[in-house]
Amino acid sequence: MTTSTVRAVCPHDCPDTCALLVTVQDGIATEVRGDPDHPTTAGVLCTKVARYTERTYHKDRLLYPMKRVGKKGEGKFTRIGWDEALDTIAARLKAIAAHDPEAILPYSYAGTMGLVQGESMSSRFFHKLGASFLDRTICSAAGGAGYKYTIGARIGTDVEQFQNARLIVIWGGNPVASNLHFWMRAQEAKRRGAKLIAIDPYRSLTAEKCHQHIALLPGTDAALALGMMHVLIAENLLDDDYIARHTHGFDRLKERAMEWPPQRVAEICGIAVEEVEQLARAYGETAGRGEAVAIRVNYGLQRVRGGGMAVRNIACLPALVGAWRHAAGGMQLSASDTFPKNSNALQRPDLLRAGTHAARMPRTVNMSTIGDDLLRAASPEFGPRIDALIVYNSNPVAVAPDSTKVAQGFGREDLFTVVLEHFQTDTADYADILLPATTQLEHVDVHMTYGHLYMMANNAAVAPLGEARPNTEIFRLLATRMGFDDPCFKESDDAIAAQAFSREDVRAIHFDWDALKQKGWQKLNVPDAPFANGGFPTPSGKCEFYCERMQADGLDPLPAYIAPYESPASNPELAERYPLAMISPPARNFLNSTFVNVESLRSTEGEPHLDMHPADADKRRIKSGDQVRIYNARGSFVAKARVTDKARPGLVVGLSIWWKKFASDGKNANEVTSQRLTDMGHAPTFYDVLVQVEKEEVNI
Ligand SMILES: Nc1nc2c(c(=O)[nH]1)N[C@H]1C(S)=C(S)[C@@H](COP(=O)(O)OP(=O)(O)OC[C@H]3O[C@@H](n4cnc5c(=O)[nH]c(N)nc54)[C@H](O)[C@@H]3O)O[C@H]1N2
Ligand SMILES: Nc1nc2c(c(=O)[nH]1)N[C@H]1C(S)=C(S)[C@@H](COP(=O)(O)OP(=O)(O)OC[C@H]3O[C@@H](n4cnc5c(=O)[nH]c(N)nc54)[C@H](O)[C@@H]3O)O[C@H]1N2
Ligand code: SF4
Ligand SMILES: [Mo]
Repeated sequence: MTTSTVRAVCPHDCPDTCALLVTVQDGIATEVRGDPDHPTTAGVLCTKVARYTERTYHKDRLLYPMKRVGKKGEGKFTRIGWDEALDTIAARLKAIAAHDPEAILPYSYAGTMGLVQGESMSSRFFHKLGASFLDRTICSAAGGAGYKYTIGARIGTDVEQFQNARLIVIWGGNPVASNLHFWMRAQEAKRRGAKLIAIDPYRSLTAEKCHQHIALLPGTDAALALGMMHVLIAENLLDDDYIARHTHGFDRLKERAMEWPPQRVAEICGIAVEEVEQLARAYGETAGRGEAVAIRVNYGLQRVRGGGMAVRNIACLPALVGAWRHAAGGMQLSASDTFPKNSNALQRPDLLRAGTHAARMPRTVNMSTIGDDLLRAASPEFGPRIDALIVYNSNPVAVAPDSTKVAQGFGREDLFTVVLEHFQTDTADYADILLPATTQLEHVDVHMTYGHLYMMANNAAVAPLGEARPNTEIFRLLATRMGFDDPCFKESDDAIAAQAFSREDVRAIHFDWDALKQKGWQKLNVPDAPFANGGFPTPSGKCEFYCERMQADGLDPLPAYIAPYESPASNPELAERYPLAMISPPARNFLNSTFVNVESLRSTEGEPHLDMHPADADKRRIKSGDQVRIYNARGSFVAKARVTDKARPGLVVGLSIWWKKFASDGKNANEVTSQRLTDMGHAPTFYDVLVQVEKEEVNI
């Protein structure tokens, strides 16, 4: 028996991007562990990935190319060979491209975050083809835009510093479930005497373990941040020197903040006046004592109409109190822009200019409005109807909003759909051709992360299962059949990985692919406290309280509050019919819709649930364990009620994202979510939803 240990990386859409050690016995991966030497992983994996071999060797893995034999959505397929699969796809794409390549749309997200399998050969292929662009904004674009207006780039506090903070505000995130290795640092800070405050409408696993939980109404975070500014300014809890040297527009900010006294804020947020005041004081006074105050802002608060502005407002707070002076102070949204990713080498946008669309760039379709867009006819504003869809690294039929429309779109008989997948997901059921892709244990990749500062290398631990192929290889083979003969379509995965980071950039000056493959990980060359001495990557070089770029983009240049599209306060008529706000944040044992088909993890989650407050349940004669129907004008789904004060009054919570086919009614929470987009970043509004809930009548 031969046993070896292979260095790998968790590929999932999670900020932690853990370093893995894979035990391989006679060509089979038998165990996946966290690397004890990697500083952020620290030998710990979440329960999902600790069971990685269960997923990789799952009996339902797709192992052969298949073509559809049943109706779209029915999920009936028959095995075919790779040649037939690739020839069929190339013939259809050529025919459509001859008419208009923009009728072809790639649809992908972060099923793998690897730069090689995620965005290299596939982007080159679609660039050369001249296909439509996809606006990949389904997750983090609203907050990313708000943060960039204010701070300049998605650069913030290093996760490895948080244990030294004295106050940590966990704002719109549930790290116990979704950012475990940050949570480990926060726990350490707690042991060292730090105070932890959670801001979340739901008493999440994290909120439960913090010293304080502020349960505001969803979509009202921007107002709470304005109230904090008001108190900080009114009570002079400011760092005047930092403000004078490193910020832009303080006087105008002050004027704006004075419009937001705690009483006004408390009313909008549905919390007590003292909660606003005490939060601001805890933040300002701790900073005033020269101690580190840190904010971990996450995604929960971005998925509403004003999600971009909410993050922008919060991003003003650290500069007001000088929190950036400390390595352990400041704020973390995402670390993405710390990485000098070499997108030009990976994705080769130059192929576009050489392609059929030399005169202008192809149109862009937003991934969150795929429901409507698949149902749109050709028009001068929209361009051609979408005739072909190539889906990889994503499961849109389960994860995209307004799912009835999405399923209708995917059900179009005249749409040609190719899906590259590990499993027969809800989306795969609609494929004309279904192609088996390799998992992270079977291919090479290189990773950046959005939650720590290490470049990461993934070695292939085992040979591909069955006839599965890496995404890169599938697009390479398709490129050959399409007649694309640029040398970049011949590059190996290792050759692509070796170009991932720009060595001319001082942060990645030591990047060497061969060495990284050996070692597994390497920290970027960056200072501990990014903005201790200012140097914000904005046009003014300062933290922009007043932002001219926002004004140019038609936005309020100062922090503001934008009410949700759907809330009792902003839309009382709608709330008469659908009085409850619904959010559907991640379940701990799933990763978006990944892992829902792994039995051990699914059985831990049980079945789709809806948490609701006793007051809301009593009014509807609903008890824990009842089947309830959640509905609005867009659609409905059923779940089992859990009556609990974890959900604040007026709020229902359906942890997600279930595969529809595992639910009793074949539906999930996205039946009721809408395709409306956020104030900035063209992002979705998954948590900006009003619903009604009723007990499901059981027909005997
Ligand atoms: N286990 C697990 N981990 C994951 C994922 C997963 O599906 N499962 N998904 C990954 C992905 S893609 C992402 S984007 C991240 C998400 O990471 P997080 O943003 O940390 O997501 P959640 O863990 O759902 O935390 C969101 C919290 O925000 C709260 N919330 C909802 N609306 C509001 C609001 O208006 N204001 C405030 N203040 N809070 C609100 C929710 O109740 C929830 O507790 O996690 C990643 N990690
Ligand atoms: N209601 C509701 N909806 C949501 C959210 C929510 O909180 N509530 N969250 C939203 C967010 S934050 C996000 S990021 C999106 C996530 O949406 P998606 O990015 O679609 O994420 P997953 O559902 O995990 O689907 C990823 C798929 O990629 C496949 N995959 C993984 N690796 C590979 C590979 O190497 N090759 C190929 N070909 N396939 C691979 C997996 O098997 C999996 O089926 O969902 C969004 N939808
Ligand atoms: S999902 Fe996140 S916490 Fe779990 S192993 Fe992957 S990177 Fe680590
Ligand atoms: Mo996400």
